[in-house]
Amino acid sequence: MSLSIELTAPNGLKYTQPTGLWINNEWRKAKSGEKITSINPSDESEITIVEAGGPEDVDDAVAAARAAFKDSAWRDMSPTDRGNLMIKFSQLIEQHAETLAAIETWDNGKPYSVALSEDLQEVIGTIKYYGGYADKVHGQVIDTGSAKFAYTIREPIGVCGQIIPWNYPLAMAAWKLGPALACGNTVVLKPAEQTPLSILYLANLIKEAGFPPGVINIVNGYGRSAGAAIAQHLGIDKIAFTGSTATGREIMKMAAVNMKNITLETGGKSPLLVFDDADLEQAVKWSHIGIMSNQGQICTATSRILVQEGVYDKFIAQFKEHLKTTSIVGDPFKEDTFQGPQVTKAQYDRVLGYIETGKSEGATLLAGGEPFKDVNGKGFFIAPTVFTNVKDSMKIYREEVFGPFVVIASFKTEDEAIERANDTTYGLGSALFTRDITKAHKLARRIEAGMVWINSSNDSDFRIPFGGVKMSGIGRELGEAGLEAYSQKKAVHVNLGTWL
Ligand code: TXE
Repeated sequence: MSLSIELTAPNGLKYTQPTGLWINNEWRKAKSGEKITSINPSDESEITIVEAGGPEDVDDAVAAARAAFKDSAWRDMSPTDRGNLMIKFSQLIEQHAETLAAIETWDNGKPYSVALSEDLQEVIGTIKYYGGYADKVHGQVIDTGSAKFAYTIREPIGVCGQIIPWNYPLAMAAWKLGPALACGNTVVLKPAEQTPLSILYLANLIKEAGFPPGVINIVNGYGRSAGAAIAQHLGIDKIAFTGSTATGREIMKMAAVNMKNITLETGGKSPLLVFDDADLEQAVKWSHIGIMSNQGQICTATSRILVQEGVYDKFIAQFKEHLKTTSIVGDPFKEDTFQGPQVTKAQYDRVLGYIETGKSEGATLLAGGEPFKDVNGKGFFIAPTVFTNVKDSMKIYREEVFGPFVVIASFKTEDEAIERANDTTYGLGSALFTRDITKAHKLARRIEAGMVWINSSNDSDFRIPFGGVKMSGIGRELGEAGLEAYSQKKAVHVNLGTWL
């Protein structure tokens, strides 16, 4: 069996899709013989079948990554050369951006225009940004007086396991590969089983860029088998995960087996506060982007909108109108589509389940509340859904839905807004809209979240740290903080005196 297939994407693009596991710079079959079928969420058709790696394949990938970590080809490569490899990698991604975006859209369902202009730009930018950092990961000299010379060396952690979700497959891979490679680690990366195709295509560019064998290994597979094997592997020194809070907790337990260094980015129910003095038009636009983009499948989605009572009615009316004109649902390859299908039947059913819960909990349905059926009647599309008159005790107010689904409630005072914004087990994103800069900065300090957006929402930027507090995660990705998670400090004490 060949480990690639010639495919034609729905936009007519013809390309060669790799279907194997990428280990030691070559394509391999899964030892178990297990497979994964990739489904197009827009029409439920089969795209192709790919290899599904298991524990034995993870063993091989870890062995390759360990050998590469020890090999002087990587270990002794100058940091500047390492950075240049990464920049070459980013340039290759740029050259293949249209193919990668088309694969992402086909497999994930996100609008092609967004995949190309946002996701791919983020991927290229992140790899390039961290490529630039490769020779700027410095140790420090610590002055302890004339009897001693003390300094630190920033060293890579070793073999890093990286478990990727399906909502931004390429971007999440880039967020994790960038800092890991910049610091000189080697990697075993597992794409989400729902969306492996774009990352498999990316694998070909790894060799072309010139990375030595074993530096980056990609083992597509199911969470319960390949994912769990990575989390508990004794040969892996660090694990980075993005996904659900429940799986994050499981991974933490498994990673304890050899006390892996760990970063987790998990769920959220991020609040967005609109105060009476806000620019309402801006608040409406950003509130919409903050929850409805990427089909609502964003960990930082501002999925709880709290509006001060003075502008509540006006906000609701404008939000409904904006939704009607902007949230165009349909074929993700069409130019004007804002919202494609949910990624899988499971996610589609999950969102529909929460719609039923909202109805039975007695919230008021302002918009949507049902599947969206386009002309062919197929696909996992959901009409953008808004519930108002939502109580803080309701499940739809408290739980992450992960779809085009938002709840809107009102508040009276600043203190009440903050108390209710913080009344959640999560703490990932948060947004607030006000024209009063003093209020904005004071409240930014009081919100329990890893990120606060003032007068915007979901403004992610590879130069700025990203991550959560409480049950939204541990550690930070992106920016300089991302390098902390992939390097460790060794302290060297040099005796210059005559103590003994
Ligand atoms: O996530 P999982 P699922 C949230 C969102 C969504 C829910 C369920 O609310 O509705 O999670 O999605 C791998 N050991 N987010 O079930 O299970 C899995 O193969 C090791 C938020 O798809 O967390 C995939 O690669 N790995 C989120 C990755 O974990 C395991 C993005 C994520 O899958 C594993 C995605 C195991 N036992 C979902 N089980 C975000 N924070 O952006 C699964 N995996």
